[in-house]
Amino acid sequence: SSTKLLIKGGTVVNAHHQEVADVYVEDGIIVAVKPDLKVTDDVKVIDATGKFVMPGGIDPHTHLAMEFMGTETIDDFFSGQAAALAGGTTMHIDFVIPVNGSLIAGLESYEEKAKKSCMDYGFHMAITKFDDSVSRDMEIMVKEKGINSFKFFLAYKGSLMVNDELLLEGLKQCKSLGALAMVHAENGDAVFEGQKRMIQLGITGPEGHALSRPPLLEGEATARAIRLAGFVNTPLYVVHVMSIDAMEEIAKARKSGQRVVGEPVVSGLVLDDSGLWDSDFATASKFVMSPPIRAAGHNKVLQGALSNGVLQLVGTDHCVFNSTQKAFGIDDFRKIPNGVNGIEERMHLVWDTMVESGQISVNDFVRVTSTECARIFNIYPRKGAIITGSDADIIILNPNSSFEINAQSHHSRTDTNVYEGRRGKL
Ligand code: DUC
Ligand code: ZN
Ligand code: ZN
Ligand code: ZN
Repeated sequence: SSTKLLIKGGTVVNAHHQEVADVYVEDGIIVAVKPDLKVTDDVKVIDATGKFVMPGGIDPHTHLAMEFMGTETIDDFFSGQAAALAGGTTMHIDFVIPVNGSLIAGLESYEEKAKKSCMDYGFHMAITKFDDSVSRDMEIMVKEKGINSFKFFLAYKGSLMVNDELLLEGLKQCKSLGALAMVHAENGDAVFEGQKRMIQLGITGPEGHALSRPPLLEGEATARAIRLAGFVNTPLYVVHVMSIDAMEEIAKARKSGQRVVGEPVVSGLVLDDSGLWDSDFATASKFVMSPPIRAAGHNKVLQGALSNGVLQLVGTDHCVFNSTQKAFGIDDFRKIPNGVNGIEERMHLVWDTMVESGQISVNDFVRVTSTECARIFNIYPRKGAIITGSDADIIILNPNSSFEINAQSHHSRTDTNVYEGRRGKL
C-alpha cells in the first residue's frame, strides 16, 4: 500500500515563487501542488495554515564519523542525520577522506559508515595528495561513482595540505573531468609559522588558535586559489568563508566574471571570537574550528554578502567533538580537535539572523539553505524545490513559534553547543 499525504493550506515557498497551496505526496514524491486539492479518506492530512511549507534544508558541508586530529567526530551518520532532521535539514553532503591516498578505499570506508543513515546524503571527495593514481581515481569517482566535487586543503601542513603544484594538477584534472574544485583556503605554511610563534610566546590556550591564523592568511589563500582556478579556467567553490578578507576576494573575482562560489557557514555568520577568549578552557575550546571564528564585525559583513549575492549558500562544517576530546588540547591549542556543531541549528539561525532581521526574503531563505546547493551539486529539481515530481523533502515552519537552542535538548551526541541560548522556530 502506498503512503499518501496532503499538506493543506500553507504558504508554499520556492526560491523564486510563493503561493498558498496544498501539497499532495505519494510514496515520497510530490504529485501535485495546487490550491484546494480534494483527496480521498485514506490520505493523511496535515494542516499548515499560517505556516511556511518549504524544501528541506541541504547542508553542503558536514563531517560525520570523520577520523581527524587523533580522534573521531562524535556524530556518526545516524546521530548527525537525526540532528539534521530535527532541525529541518533533509540532506547533507559529507567529505570522503581518502585512505592511504586511495580515493577508492576512502569511498568504501565512507559507504560503510553511511550504512547507519536515516536520510539522503551525498559525498564530496577530499584530495590530500595528488599523483597519477589519484588522478585515475578521480576519473573513476566522476564516471562511475557519481562524485563530482573535489576538495583541496591549502591548510593542515603535514597531513591534508597540498602545495600549489599539486593544486594546479588537481584543478586541471577537475577541468578535464567537468568536476567542481573546492578549496579550504588558509595558507598552511604561514599557519604553521604562526602556531610556532604563539607557543614561543607562551600562548597555549584556545585564543592562540585565532591569533596564529588571522584573516589575512585566509584572504591570501582565497586569492591564490581563485587566481590558480582562473589560470586553469575552471570553476571554484570556496568552503567556509569566515572573513571579510576572503569574501572580498570572491566579490572581486565574481565581478570580473570568474565562476567562483562562496560558502559561508553558520558559525561565521552568527558568532564572533569572544568565546575563544573565555578563561574557562571547556568554554573556549568548543569554539575552535578552522578557519577560526573571527572578531566581531566579520559576521555582519558576511551576512551582508549573503544578502547581496556575493555568497550563495550556507553550510555548517558540522564536525563535532565532545569536551573530553576538546581537552586533548588543554596544554596546547594545536591539539584541540577542530570543529563546531551546526547541522541541527543551521536552518533556525539563518532564519533568525537573516529573515527575521529583514536581510533576506523567505524565498532567499529557501535558495541559500536548499535550492542553490541542489543546483550546484546537480540534484535540482529532484531536491531543492516543491514542485510536481520532486522528492517530498518538505519542512513546515511556524513563524510564530519559538524555542531555545541548548546542549540538553539538541540531538547531536556532543555535550556542548556553540549556539547555546539562541532561539529557533519549529
Ligand atoms: N575545519 C574544521 O574546523 N573541522 C574539520 C576540517 C576543517 O577544515
Ligand atoms: Zn504557482
Ligand atoms: Zn575545511
Ligand atoms: Zn569542513
